[in-house]
Formats: sequence, C-alpha cells, structure tokens
Amino acid sequence: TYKREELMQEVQMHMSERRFQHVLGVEEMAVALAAKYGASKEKASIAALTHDYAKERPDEEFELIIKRDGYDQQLLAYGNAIWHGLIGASMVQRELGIEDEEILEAIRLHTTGAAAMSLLDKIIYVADYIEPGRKFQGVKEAREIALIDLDEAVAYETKHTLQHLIEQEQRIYPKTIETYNYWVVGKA
Ligand code: DGI
Ligand code: FE
Ligand code: FE
Ligand code: FE
Repeated sequence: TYKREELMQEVQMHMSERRFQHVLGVEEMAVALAAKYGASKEKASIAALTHDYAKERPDEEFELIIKRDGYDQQLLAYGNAIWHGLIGASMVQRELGIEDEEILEAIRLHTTGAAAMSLLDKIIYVADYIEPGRKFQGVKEAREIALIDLDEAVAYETKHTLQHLIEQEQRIYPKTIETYNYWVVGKA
C-alpha cells in the first residue's frame, strides 16, 4: 500500500481532532467518488488525507513563504482560507514527501477550484464540501447532485460558496471568480 496509516498519523499530529474527523470524512467521500467516476482511489485517498494539512499553521509562516518564495504578493491581502491549500501543497510536498503532481494540484485547488480541473481536482473539491460531517443549508442537495453529475456538483458548490462569501463581504480571490465564470456561467 501507500503507507496510509503513516500518512494518517502525520496528518493527525498537525490538527485538532475535529479537523482530523473532517479529513477522514473527505477521504471516505473522495474514495467513493473516485470509484464512481473512475479515478484512482489511492490518489483520492492521499489527496483527501493531506488537503487541509497546513490549515492550522500560523499566518506568519504563510506570510514569510509568500514573501520569500516568489508567490504573487497580492496573496498577502488574503488569509488562511486561501493560503492553506495553495501554499499548503508545497508543505505537503516538502514535509510529507508527496511528489505526485496530480495530488499536489488537487490540494492547491481544493478551496477555490479553477476553470481547468482534472477529475481528481473535482473529486477533492466536491468531497471537501459534502463529506458526512458537513452541515449547512443545501448540503443534502449537493450530495444528491454529486452522485449524478460531478461537473454539476462543482457548479453548485461554486455558486453557493461565492454567494456566501459575498453575503459576508469577504475578499474574493480571482481564481474563485474564474471558477464561477467557467463552471456556473458557462464553458465559454
Ligand atoms: O478548509 P475547509 O474549511 O475544509 O474548506 P475550504 O478549504 O474549501 O474553504 C476554506 C474557506 O475558504 C471557506 O470558508 C470558504 C473560503 N473561501 C473560498 N473561496 C474564497 C474563500 N475565502 C475568501 N476570502 N475568498 C475566496 O475567494
Ligand atoms: Fe481546506
Ligand atoms: Fe472546499
Ligand atoms: Fe477541508
């Protein structure tokens, strides 16, 4: 196998028990979606287990990396919500030794999505939204759609997340808008 137990332990050490339970829920959902849509279950498992690996790192650590490693300095205007996947993927690579580019890309895109998403990217993006522990208005409908049409589930999640962010007057990351334009408005 791919040392799932070791990976789980490593991830568990870096987060609260509550968040770890979320990660296990995402894994369960991602593996189920991989089976349904014909993706690698092993890659789905690894990406799911590591997608929020960096979520509890201090802001100062992300800020240092953004300034040091040639990231777009506009990133400094955002926060952990945007940093933990995009920059977290590089921590997963360096600290957990995961070199599979498909897995790293799924981690990078798991919060914002993108216009161009691989099957694995979509699976992690959607699994994160509908894992069994999630409880919010609309999650039941999102789960139903995900079993029928993965692209529709990407669109549903994107639209509802953006609506929620706008209601809260949160700063919208350009990639989030790119995802909305492509998957909700139309594949122009
Ligand atoms: O890490 P999780 O809580 O499991 O979920 P996530 O990584 O999908 O999302 C983390 C947060 O990021 C969530 O509250 C929604 C938010 N988010 C998504 N797109 C944007 C965003 N926040 C801002 N400010 N801007 C965005 O474009
Ligand atoms: Fe996340
Ligand atoms: Fe998400
Ligand atoms: Fe998550």
